[in-house]
Amino acid sequence: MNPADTPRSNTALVVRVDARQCEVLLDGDIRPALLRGRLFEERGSDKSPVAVGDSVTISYENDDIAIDAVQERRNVFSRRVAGEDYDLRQVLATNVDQVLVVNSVDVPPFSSIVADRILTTCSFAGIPSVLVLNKIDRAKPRKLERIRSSYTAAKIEVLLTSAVTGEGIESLLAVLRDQTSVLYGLSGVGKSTLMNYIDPTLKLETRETSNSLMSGRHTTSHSRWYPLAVGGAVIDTPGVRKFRPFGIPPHELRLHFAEMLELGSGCRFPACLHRDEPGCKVIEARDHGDLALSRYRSYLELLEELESVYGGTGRNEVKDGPDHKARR
Ligand SMILES: Nc1nc2c(ncn2[C@@H]2O[C@H](COP(=O)(O)OP(=O)(O)O)[C@@H](O)[C@H]2O)c(=O)[nH]1
Ligand SMILES: [Mg+2]
Ligand SMILES: [Zn+2]
Repeated sequence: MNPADTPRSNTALVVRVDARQCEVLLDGDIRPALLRGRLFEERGSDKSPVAVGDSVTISYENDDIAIDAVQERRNVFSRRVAGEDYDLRQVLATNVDQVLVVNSVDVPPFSSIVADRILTTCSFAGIPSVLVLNKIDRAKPRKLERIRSSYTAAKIEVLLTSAVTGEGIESLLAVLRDQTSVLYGLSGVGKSTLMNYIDPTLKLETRETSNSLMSGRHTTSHSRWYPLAVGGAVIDTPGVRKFRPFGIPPHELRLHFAEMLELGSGCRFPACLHRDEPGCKVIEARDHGDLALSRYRSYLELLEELESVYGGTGRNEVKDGPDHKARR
């Protein structure tokens, strides 16, 4: 049959990305697709020219599919990767409705700095986020409550879940239904296990599976898009050890800690960075126990990191990539 006889779409959805090849959802099928060399020339400071979630324009070469262009992105969830000459942006997912920041409250222990780095990035990118505290079957109630209340004070929705007892899974399902969601967090927190619990047909690899196999298979090593039986889709991501926000101007960081934004409206200086300025209401609240210390510490650590990367001379100038319109 002449392939030209069958009507074929010229747009597709990127569902997985490798070094030079990726997979796209095209007319209901998952197909391999090649990236045109030109895309690499136009990628700016981006590690890869395409990302999971991208809507792409494609063309056909016999039966091969080639990606010609990335369509404008609605939003971009990304992180900074330290490069030799200048830092790169790694786009983890695009065009998403929300990011679920998944944490364990047992093993690995909850890390507020990791969660805060990701939550701040979502706020900067204009992507709604939800904090998931998983493995509550193993948590100490008082510690769990302390974590939870520090985030409700930060106006962040918190879900408590267990992929072992099933607690909180109904609420998780309600949040995921009909949305495109990214699951993000350290490796080992239970992202893939939660997804398998919700939709057993997904059969995502979890840590136990790969440990028991000596075949050299790894748990999630690439972001991958999966449709959900209840409607919507999830993007399972490889876990990270360190999450570095990309492109947040240091003086804007304070806008992305909601509870500080409110407290800070009373600071003596309108541009107060809440570091050591006189008349700072944020520092005052911290000293009176009205602001979680963990959140304030995260803020300061991030502020210093962003200042060392983006402050002063702008040595890590952001270069335009394909989505300069949706750069935040
Ligand atoms: N006790 C307990 N263990 C869990 C829970 N969720 C996941 N795990 C375990 O945590 C480990 C890592 O899970 P995995 O889904 O691979 O984590 P991922 O790296 O975030 O995808 C596995 O051994 C799971 O069985 C939970 O709610 N409670
Ligand atoms: Mg996983
Ligand atoms: Zn202040």
